[in-house]
Amino acid sequence: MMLRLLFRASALLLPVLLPVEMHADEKRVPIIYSTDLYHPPSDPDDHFDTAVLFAMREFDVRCVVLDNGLGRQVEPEVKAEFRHRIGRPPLEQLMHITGRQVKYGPGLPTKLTSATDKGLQQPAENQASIDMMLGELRASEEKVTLFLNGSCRDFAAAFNRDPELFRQKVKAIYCNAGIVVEKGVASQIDYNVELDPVAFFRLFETGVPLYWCSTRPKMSERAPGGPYSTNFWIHEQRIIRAGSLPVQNYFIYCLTGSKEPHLPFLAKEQQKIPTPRGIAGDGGRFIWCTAPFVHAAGRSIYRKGIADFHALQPAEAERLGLAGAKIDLFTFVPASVKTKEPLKSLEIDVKSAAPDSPVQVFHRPVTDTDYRSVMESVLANLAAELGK
Ligand SMILES: [Ca+2]
Repeated sequence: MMLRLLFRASALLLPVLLPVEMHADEKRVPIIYSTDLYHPPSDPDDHFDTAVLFAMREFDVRCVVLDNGLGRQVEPEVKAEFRHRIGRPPLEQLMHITGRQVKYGPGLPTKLTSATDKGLQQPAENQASIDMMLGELRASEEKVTLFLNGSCRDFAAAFNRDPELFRQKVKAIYCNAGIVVEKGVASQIDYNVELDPVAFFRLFETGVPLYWCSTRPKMSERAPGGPYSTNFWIHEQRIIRAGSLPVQNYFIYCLTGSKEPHLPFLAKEQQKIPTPRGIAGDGGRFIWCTAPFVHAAGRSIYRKGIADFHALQPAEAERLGLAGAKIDLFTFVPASVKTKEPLKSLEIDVKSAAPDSPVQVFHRPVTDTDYRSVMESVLANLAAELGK
């Protein structure tokens, strides 16, 4: 058994930190994560995703790129080029809660201009993150998973700087952007795609296995999902209250857009959670990336109670006597993907794709209602796992 290092100087502010214990034979999944995480958030879904990244202890987070592009300011008085610094408080809060130290830095601020653009002309202060990623890949003895939930810019620019390194060291890229259909032409007008269309289309040319996680179609405030969408709806309070007090405060800091010092805030007594926006009559939030994270970690979903579902490593499920209670909620299936109209649309065929296609698309052959309720339970249990 190995005891992992826990405290950083400022961690002394939190009274209830426990050591993170890892078994030497526990599975480790090296991962590099790119997120458009902001404080205050434009959409707090990235706070939920990043919490899941930290909740799964098998993720060996090699570094985090804060994908904070220009033109996305929510605070007009903040100079755009310094916008990335606003992603720092939530990241440091999660490091504090879990006792994990993770390298991070700002990604490139402006869109790639061509498919082979390396982004070398962009500001010097934003170059370090690309170097950090490439350095981690070079130093890694194992293949590394890349996971993004914002723009595709930094992964595409890193690929353009060293394609061979990607082919040797990247296990797969999880891309949470764009729109998948079973067969036909799909317009890729989607939030994360439009942050950097050149970069998004470039990821289909890397030759690296691409786990393509569609945000849509059929997503609307009243009709989320569809079988190729990772999207589901949560009752926000249920997820937040499942966590420890510091975890609850992490979310409350986000939802209130607090300007208080971010680490002492975690030690506050129980607080009111701001009322979520009322949509579809029940209030809450759309979440996208939980199932892709479960897949990237190598976990599966198991039923523990009538409405209690957990994402577990198979060995852990075995230990808990749940191995027979695995449910097949989602999978990835090969897809044939060709550019139909450059930077606009893709021609997709899931039905007749070769089994060894480098592109695999997320697919869930269950109803929206089943998927929603299972994933909400899974996410609540992950919130409870965070920092434990
Ligand atoms: Ca995002």
